[in-house]
Amino acid sequence: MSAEVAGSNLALAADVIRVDETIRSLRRTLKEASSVVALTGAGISAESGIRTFRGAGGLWRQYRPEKLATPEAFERDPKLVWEWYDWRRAVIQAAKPNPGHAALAELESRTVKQGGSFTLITQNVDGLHDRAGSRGIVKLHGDIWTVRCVGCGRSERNDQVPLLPLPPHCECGALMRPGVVWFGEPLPEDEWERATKACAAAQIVLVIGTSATVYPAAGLAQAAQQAGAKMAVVNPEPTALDEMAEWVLRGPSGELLPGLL
Ligand code: BJW
Ligand code: ZN
Repeated sequence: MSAEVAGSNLALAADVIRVDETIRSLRRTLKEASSVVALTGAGISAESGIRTFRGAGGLWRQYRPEKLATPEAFERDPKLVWEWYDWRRAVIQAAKPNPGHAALAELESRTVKQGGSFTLITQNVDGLHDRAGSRGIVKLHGDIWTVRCVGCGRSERNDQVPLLPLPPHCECGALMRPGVVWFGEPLPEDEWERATKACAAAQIVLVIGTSATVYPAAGLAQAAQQAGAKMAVVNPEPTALDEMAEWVLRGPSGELLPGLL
């Protein structure tokens, strides 16, 4: 073996030990915490085969958000917007929760059994956290499986794939829209309130699979930290929050989260 290869193997071994130590320390802290918040984004569903928005392979690399994810886009061309959501609903319906989703459900049930509180705040609309068994999820950006009337405001669950006819209409005659939050729209008030309360009381906040670039959601992790929570980031890529975090786990959440239990 050449000296260079031996050296790089040693560096690798040192990295492995460092990662191990980070996981062990976070695992210990989680075990003792009585108030835990997890903030998730599209990255947690990446290993289920659902595309993220930004970065390599992201939806916003291929589609323009202002043409598909704004109220103005829907007003201009509801059929086009619905076709895009219909396609995503088909992909999501065929997908399954991955070990990352399962680990968060397990962490919740363990924390609650010990008398603690656990709040899962997600920016995702895919419903995979529900399917993995998480409870009381705060859905900041809505749910792709609900549809809402733009006329009377009636909202209902709808699992039909494909959705026919497109665009769907309410009994009142007005158009139905996807029950998600588009750019320029306010977040649901009750969800926002639950999220800010949980963050204010958190001892630890796990930030998983989000670029933390979309506000106000991204501000929640900082708010939790300012209120005294310790922060952990789980992401294969660097994020804007890394330098504020006590623990940075650089890797896919489906591989790393089960190791935190
Ligand atoms: C892995 C992994 C693996 C990969 N394991 N990790 C300037 C102009 C215009 C607007 C604004 C502006 N400045 C601020 C704004 C406001 C705007 C905003 O923040 N824009 C920024 C982009 C600049 N925000 C809003 O408009 C929000 N509303 C608002 O502010 O209202 C104010 C208001 C008040 C009162 C009245 C009226 C208005 C609403 C934001 C709505 C966001 N909507 C979307 C679409 C939802 C529906 C749908 O799905 O179609 O939400 S956009 C999209 O981004 C989606 C996501 O939830 C959100 C966040 O993305 P996320 O989850 O972080 O994903 P990515 O792709 O960014 O990151 C994935 C990460 O995973 C990466 O880091 C990877 O490395 C990682 N990863 N594989 C773990 N295996
Ligand atoms: Zn209606």
